[in-house]
Amino acid sequence: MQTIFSGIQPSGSVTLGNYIGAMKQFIELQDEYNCFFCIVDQHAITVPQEALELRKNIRSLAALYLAIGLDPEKATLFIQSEVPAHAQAGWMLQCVSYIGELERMTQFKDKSHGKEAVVAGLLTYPPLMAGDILLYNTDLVPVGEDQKQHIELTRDLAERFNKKYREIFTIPDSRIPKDGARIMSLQDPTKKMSKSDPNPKAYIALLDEPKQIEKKIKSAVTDSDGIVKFDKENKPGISNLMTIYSTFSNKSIEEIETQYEGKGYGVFKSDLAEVVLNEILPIQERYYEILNSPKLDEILDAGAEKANKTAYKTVKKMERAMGLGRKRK
Ligand code: ATP
Ligand code: LTN
Repeated sequence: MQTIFSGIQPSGSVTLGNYIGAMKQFIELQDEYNCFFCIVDQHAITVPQEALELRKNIRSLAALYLAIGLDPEKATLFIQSEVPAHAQAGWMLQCVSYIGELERMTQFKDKSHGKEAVVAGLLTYPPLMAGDILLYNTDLVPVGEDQKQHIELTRDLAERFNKKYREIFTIPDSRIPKDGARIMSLQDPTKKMSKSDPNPKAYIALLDEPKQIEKKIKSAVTDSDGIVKFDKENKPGISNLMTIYSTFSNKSIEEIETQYEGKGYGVFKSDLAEVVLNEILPIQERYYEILNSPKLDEILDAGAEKANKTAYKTVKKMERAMGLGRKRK
């Protein structure tokens, strides 16, 4: 069985972008792969976080993973900071990373742009992510389009380490969905939908109230010609909404175009809200049941234990290859 690893940052409320681009795939994959899904809290602190808020977001993200259908019998769910091997591997991989290649990462450029003081962790984020992936001999990493560059760097670091020290790492591939790999902001359809967008109208969170969701969809920026037609270049707003509609309804873009011929954006948007709510409401119901149950802690404890076992072995191999510590029998 091949291994899958992926992570989500507990940096805010999970959006439709995270769900469509990444999490929805996780559920489909858990039957066929040995899966590790991680709440990457150490990545989240590369931007300012309020401690109590972060704690809340970690638990909330864990409950949400389960609410969308992650089965802890099939997949391993755990919190990154509860498996020390991640920070250890991250450090070793930093020592084979070049500052130049880290500075070229688009996510670093975006998140550091215009900031006066940029923390070092924002720059050294990709080797930590590479560690996450490489610790589990991962074959495939399901992610949205924006993470492709980080996976490519992960491959480079793994190859470099293998060549310089010893053949330890499996070289992973990214797995990016055909549709919905880049869901755009509802307020500026040229920007990706992001859970840390300061304007909450720009994203739909899986845990938004139904009324809020309807409102956000109604006020999503489109164009003035009123024709429901997919054209990413010239009609990015409506095209983005059509992608969301298509992934939630399993209808093709062509079917949607035919269905809304001559109908205008008003009707389309209220149907879109209905389609989205149909899938999200049951998730919300399950989420609130799970959030405060002791079962959640049991699942996370078991996940950390299982992840630790594999990750510890890889870290020891890395240390041995690099010559760290003492020789043990
Ligand atoms: P932040 O805004 O805090 O950087 P984010 O919303 O970009 O967060 P992450 O936790 O960094 O979310 O990403 C989790 C997963 O969701 C990744 O696989 C990422 O590629 C995917 N993803 C994030 N935003 C989108 C989007 N707009 N469309 C499709 N996939 C996305
Ligand atoms: N970098 C990712 C989150 C992330 C991740 C990972 C994704 C951290 N470690 C390992 C896949 C595999 C992000 O910013 N979306």
